[in-house]
Amino acid sequence: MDWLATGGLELDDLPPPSIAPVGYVRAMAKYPRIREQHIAVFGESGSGKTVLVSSFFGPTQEGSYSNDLWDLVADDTGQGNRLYQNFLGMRDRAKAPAPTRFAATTYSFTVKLKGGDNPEANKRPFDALRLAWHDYPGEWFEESPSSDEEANRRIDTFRSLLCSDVALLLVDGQKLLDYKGEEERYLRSLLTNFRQGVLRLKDDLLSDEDRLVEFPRIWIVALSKADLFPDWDIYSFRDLVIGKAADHLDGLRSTLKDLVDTPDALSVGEDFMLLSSAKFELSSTGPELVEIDVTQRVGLDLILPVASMLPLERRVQWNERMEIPRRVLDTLADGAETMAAALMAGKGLGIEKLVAKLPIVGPLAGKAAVPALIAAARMGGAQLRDINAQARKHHDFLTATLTQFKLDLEQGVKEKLFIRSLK
Ligand SMILES: Nc1nc2c(ncn2[C@@H]2O[C@H](COP(=O)(O)OP(=O)(O)OP(=O)(O)O)[C@@H](O)[C@H]2O)c(=O)[nH]1
Ligand SMILES: [Mg+2]
Repeated sequence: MDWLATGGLELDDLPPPSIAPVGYVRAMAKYPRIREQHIAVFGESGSGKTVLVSSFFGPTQEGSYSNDLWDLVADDTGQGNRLYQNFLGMRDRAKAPAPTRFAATTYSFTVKLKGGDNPEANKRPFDALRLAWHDYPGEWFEESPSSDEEANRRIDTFRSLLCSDVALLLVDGQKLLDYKGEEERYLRSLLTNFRQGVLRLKDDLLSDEDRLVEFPRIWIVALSKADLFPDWDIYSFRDLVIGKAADHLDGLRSTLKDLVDTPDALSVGEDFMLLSSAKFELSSTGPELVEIDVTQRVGLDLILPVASMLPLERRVQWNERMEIPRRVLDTLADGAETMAAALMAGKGLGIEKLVAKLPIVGPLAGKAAVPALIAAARMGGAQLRDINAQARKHHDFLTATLTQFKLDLEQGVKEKLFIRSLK
């Protein structure tokens, strides 16, 4: 929850003094100060959800892993160990994790920024970025609940992921291969199932609201097991989905729009990404696995940037195009101002200097827009690299990490692994 949206301020979410509202007194901050991001992952059984999260976390625990900016930890040790065990099974024994069919799991990770001991770190608005990763089993959209209790569990689970800004809709690469030449059959049924699943939940979700204010606003269509398509880039995938299932994607979009407040602030099927958790090599004589090369991963390094930076950018994009009510802004990329301030803290490049360079037009000039946010979202290319280099030099790990995430997104676009909506 955002500090602006909640009546009671949460210490974890305190904004830095520079962006605090007038009359706001900064309380003693609790350490470490944490910003929280959520991501929702929707995928049918076998689409690769468990392997994805294992492969996201596993490599960061290897002895050989090094990251100069942050460490990734699992907040629940047992959960982290299970994920790492899955990863080791793949790495050392070519063994994929057992199916976890029907399980809705939330994984909690923390990106702990380095340099917490530096006196400088006291000035940073937060020390850690928590990622709550919600898996929502696709079968829940395919099959009707077997009891009232089961129906309630599905609704509660869905509610718990509503605070995510970003949702990933997994398209199973193996299924695309199985339906080669008639991929529309798979794609249309996948999208229809999701849509009907949401419709089934609709009344309960809206029980005491007209429309949902807090809702994932960016729905990325992601190809899992992209290693099965070595010749594809993200455009190949996007063209297939649009070419074969544009109407069904529209159907899903209109269903989601009907649920939310300010339905124009919603991107469904405008962003696409390729994901491969490892390269799975099958035996030439049969279907058994001979090797899982966990070093060959695609798109996993984009997950943190997508979860943390994309909502901030999108919020600014939308705000340029339309008037977004404050109640929506407060839940969309909540804490964006804090992130922006952190991004802009790059030494030698004051916010004022950057903002002065930017043309501020239309509704952006409105009071809801924070100049630092606009400047941060617009930063790119050479300027971004510059701030990143400066921040690294000055051991400003927070600014370095956030600018690195933005650079990673740019790189993903350049390498044709990721298409981001320009709307
Ligand atoms: N080629 C390839 N195969 C993958 C990849 N990820 C997963 N797989 C295969 O897909 C199978 C299912 O993956 P899981 O991660 O268990 O799927 P899930 O979505 O968790 O499925 P449930 O637990 O049943 O909901 C694995 O056993 C692998 O054989 C990938 O990146 N590339
Ligand atoms: Mg699973």
